[in-house]
Amino acid sequence: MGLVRDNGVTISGSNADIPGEPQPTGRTLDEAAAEIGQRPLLPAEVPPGITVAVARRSRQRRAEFHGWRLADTQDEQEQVVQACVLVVSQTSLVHYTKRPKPLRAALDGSTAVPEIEPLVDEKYWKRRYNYFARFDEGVRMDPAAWFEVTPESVARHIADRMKYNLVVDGTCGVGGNAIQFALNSHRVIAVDTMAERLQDAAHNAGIYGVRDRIEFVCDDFAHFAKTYHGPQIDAVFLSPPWGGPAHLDAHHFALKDVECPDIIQLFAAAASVSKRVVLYLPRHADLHEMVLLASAHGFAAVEVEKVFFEYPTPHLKLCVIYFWPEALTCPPPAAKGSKKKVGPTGQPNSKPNLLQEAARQQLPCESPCTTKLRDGLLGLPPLAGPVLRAMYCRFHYVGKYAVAVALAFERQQARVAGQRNRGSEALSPVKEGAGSVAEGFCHPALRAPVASALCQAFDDCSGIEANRESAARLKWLLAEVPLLDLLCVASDASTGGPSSNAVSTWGSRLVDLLETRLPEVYHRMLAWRKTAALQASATLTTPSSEQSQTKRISARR
Ligand code: MGP
Repeated sequence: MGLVRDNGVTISGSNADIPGEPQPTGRTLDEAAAEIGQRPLLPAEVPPGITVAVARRSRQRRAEFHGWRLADTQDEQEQVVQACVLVVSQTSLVHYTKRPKPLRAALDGSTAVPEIEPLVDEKYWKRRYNYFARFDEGVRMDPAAWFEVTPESVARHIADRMKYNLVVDGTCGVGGNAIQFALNSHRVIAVDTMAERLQDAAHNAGIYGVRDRIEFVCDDFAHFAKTYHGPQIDAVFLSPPWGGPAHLDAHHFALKDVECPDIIQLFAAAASVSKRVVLYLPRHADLHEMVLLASAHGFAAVEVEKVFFEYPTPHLKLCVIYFWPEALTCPPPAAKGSKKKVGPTGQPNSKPNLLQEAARQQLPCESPCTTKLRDGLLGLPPLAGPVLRAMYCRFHYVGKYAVAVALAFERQQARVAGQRNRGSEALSPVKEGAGSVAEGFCHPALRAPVASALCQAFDDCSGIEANRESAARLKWLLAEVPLLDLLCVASDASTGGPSSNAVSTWGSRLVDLLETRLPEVYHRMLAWRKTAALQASATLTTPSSEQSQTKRISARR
C-alpha cells in the first residue's frame, strides 16, 4: 500500500521507503525496465530534435503496465520491443507578471486578498502571482493546488498550442489550465472528482471572465469518457497528481508511482474519446513509458516539450507530452527551441484607474462590448477624455445614446465575423504541413532525421557505408509505409526475424520481414534499388566518357 494524502491521492515511490511497508506496485513495475537491463530515459538526456526511443519489456511486465490480462499460453518472459519517434522541442518561458494592485478592494473597501492557508509553504506563497496573475482578486486555492496548479505562463503556453473547438481538461483542479483553454478555445469541459475543487475552479474562471465558456463536470475522467455522448472532443489535457512535492526525491518518475488515480487508465480513457491527448508530467518522467503508451494507442510519434523557466536561473521545470497526429505531420521543430515571454492573462494588468473603475460601476449593463467601449471613451487622450466624460456625466442620455449606437455597430460586426468563422474548420494549432501529408505518414522534412534516428536506435552493424545505405532505404520506406507499421517491423526485426542467426544484422532482418509482411512494398523497394543503382552507374560512366572524349580531342590537336 502507498501513502494516502489528505486530498485522497495515494502515492507510492520514494515515499514508500518506510520500514515495514510492503513494496508498492509502482516501484516493482518501475524495476521492470531494470530487469532487462534498460535504464529509464529522462528528458534531460534527450536533446531537441528527433529521437527514436525503444522500450524493452517482458510480455508480462507490459501487460501489468497496461492492466491487460495475459493469455495463459503466452510466454511471460518473452521480450517485447516497442518504438516511438520522439519529436523533442524546448521552450523557455519568461514570466513578467507584476503584482496587480487590488482594484476592487480600493473601491468598495473590502479586502480582496484571500485567506492565507496557514500550511502553505513560503516557497509556494511567493509564487502566487506565477500561479494566477490575478491572485489578489480573490483566487481560491486548496492545499494540494499550491503545489499542483499549472503556473499561468505554462498554462497559457499550452493553451496557445491547443486552440480548438472543444477541449476537455480531465483533471481540472482549481482551474489553472481550464481557464487558459477557455481564453483560447471555443468550449471547455472541465472534469474533476472533487466538487469543492470544481467550485473553486468556477469561482476562479469568473475572475478571468470565462465562467460561461467552461462546463464543469464532477466525475472520474475514466467514467466521464466511457459515458460521453457529446460533440467531437478535439483534445484532452491531463495533469494528474504526481505524488506531491516528494515526487522529486526519486531518481525518476514512473506513471505507476501514483496508485490513485491510475494515470495509464486515464490516458487510455482519453485516447478512446479523442485523437489528441496531452500529458503534463514532471521533468524526470521516464520517456520509455511514453513509448509504451504511444504504441498501445496507435501513436507513431509524440512531441516531448521540455519547458524551462528562465528565472532565477534557466532550469528544466516540467515536460508536456503531446500525443497528437501533428507530431508526425509537421516539420521538425527548430533545434535550439524557443524563448517565449508570457505575461498575465485575462484583463490587462495595468495600473488601476479609479476613475475608470468608478464609471464602470455606474454603467447599467456589463458586457465585453460595453467594457471595451467605455474603456475607449474614458481612456481617450488628455483633451477629448475630459470633454467626453463631462458629456457623459452631465447629459447622461447623450452618453447612453453613444454607447447604444456603438454597441449596435459592434454586434453587427461580431455577427459578420461569426458567419465568416463558422464556415471554417476547427481551430487547429497546425498551420503548415498538416493536410498535405497522408494520414499516418511522416512529413517529408521528418523522413531523413527519422531514418537516421531509426538506424541509431536499432542498427547493430558498425560500417558507415552500410548505415548510410540503411538510412537511405528507411527514408524511402517512410514515404511508402505508415510510420506505425514501419516501427512495428523495425521493432520485431530487433528481436529477430525469419533469417535470425548469429551473422544476420538488423537491416537484413528488416528486409526479410518486409518481404513476408509487406510483399508489395518489398518488391517496389527492389525496383527502386535497381533504378537507383542504374542511375548511380550512369552518373559514374558519364564523366569518364566525357573525359575520354576530351582526351581524344586533345590528342587530335
Ligand atoms: P515544483 O514543485 O514547483 O517544482 O513543480 P520545484 O522543485 O519547486 O521547481 P523549482 O523551479 O523550484 O526547481 C513544478 C510544477 O510542477 C508546479 O508548478 C506544478 O505545476 C507542477 N506540479 C508539481 N507537482 C508536485 C504536481 C503534481 O502533483 N501534479 C501536477 N499535475 N502538477 C504538479
